[in-house]
Amino acid sequence: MTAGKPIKCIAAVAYEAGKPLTVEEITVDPPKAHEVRVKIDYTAVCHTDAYTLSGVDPEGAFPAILGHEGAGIVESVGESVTNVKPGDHVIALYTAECQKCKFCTSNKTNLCSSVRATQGKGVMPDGTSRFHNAKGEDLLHFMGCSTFSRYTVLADVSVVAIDPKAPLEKVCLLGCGVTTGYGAAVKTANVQKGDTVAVFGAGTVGLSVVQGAKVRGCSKIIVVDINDDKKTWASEFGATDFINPMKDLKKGETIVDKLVEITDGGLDFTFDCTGNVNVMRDALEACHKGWGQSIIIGVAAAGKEISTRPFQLVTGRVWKGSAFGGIKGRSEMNGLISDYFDGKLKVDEFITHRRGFTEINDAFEDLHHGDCLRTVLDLSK
Ligand code: NAD
Ligand code: AHE
Ligand code: ZN
Repeated sequence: MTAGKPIKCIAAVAYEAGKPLTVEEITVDPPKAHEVRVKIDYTAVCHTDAYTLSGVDPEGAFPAILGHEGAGIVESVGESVTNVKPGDHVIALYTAECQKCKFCTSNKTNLCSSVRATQGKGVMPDGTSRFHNAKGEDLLHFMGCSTFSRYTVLADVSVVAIDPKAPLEKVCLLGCGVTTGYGAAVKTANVQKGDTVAVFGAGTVGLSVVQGAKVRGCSKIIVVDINDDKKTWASEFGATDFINPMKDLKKGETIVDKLVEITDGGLDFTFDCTGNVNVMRDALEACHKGWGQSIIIGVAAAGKEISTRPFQLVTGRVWKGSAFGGIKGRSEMNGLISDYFDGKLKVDEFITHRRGFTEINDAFEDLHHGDCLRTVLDLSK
């Protein structure tokens, strides 16, 4: 019986930006009121974990326990928790859903304000941490999830109980990449049958945009990536065309020229899934005059800014952003799980690598290789 007591367990601690994680034993405090302690079974590594570890995230602070694409089983709950109970299978939500704040009740956004301020500072809503290292030093939380630990503590609004039949070693990916891309296509952009779409960046996020566009019956789904290794995947997930701007352009031709030419004036929707602000500009400018919309999903480093001529917007192109695909985690996650069970949403296909948890630094290396979409780490053994 561990409820109410501190638990010692293995975790990967980010002590310093740009340095490998340290796998060590930490202590995880019991959950306080409106908090949940979860035994994480599986976590994947998202590009955003690498972004924060690299030191370019304005909210990145150390030492911290990173990780936000994870799934596990509730070990214990604090006072007043009603949405989950011990034994529930859950997915961690970096975009909370309190169902009470101005944002949640607006019906206009999935962004929830209930815990976002403290989440960004790496602490629980009461301003303190539940993680301590062997020296007794506090370790910061990350994105309200910290899934790179066998046990973690989350706010109750940051967990969703899922159908226990869903395989945690796969649906952990619904904690970020797959949901983000798919939701950006079907919810934020709400692409429709016959629309033309270009997706810049064919990682898990971009390929999930592709699968959303395919489900909706888009007529052209063009993937733009500088890595030719992504071509086969792009086609497997539903792309109709693949362009490598480093190789496939004529002398003097830009990617915008090419896209505008092959789509008779530009795309109905474009998506940035790279985090590169120059790509974001290209994505906007490749949109069709009068109605084209460009959705920014990629996360850019501190100090980076987007720019374009205002004329691009005056003439009807729209710049939008999307966090977690516009999906409300507690209300909508089980719908995605049903789609997964029904074969309408690909998840397993993104898992290219599996590793034991102690190989977590190798999983960060995997991210840089063209043959990797997601590495899933097993904490259960
Ligand atoms: P990833 O690294 O697996 O994929 C990125 C892809 O972009 C790679 O295939 C790479 O070859 C390609 N690329 C890089 N530079 C390019 C360029 N100049 N032109 C064309 N393609 C280029 O990353 P991912 O996990 O799929 O995440 C993609 C982005 O989305 C990251 O910036 C990540 O931080 C961000 N993200 C945002 C959200 C959100 O809610 N907004 C959620 C998850 C991830
Ligand atoms: N901390 C960064 C911003 C990071 C960011 O934009 N995060 C995305 C999710 S990335 C998941 O892989 C997001 O959802 N943003 C909305 C939010 O509320 O964080 C910074 O620039 O400060
Ligand atoms: Zn992520």
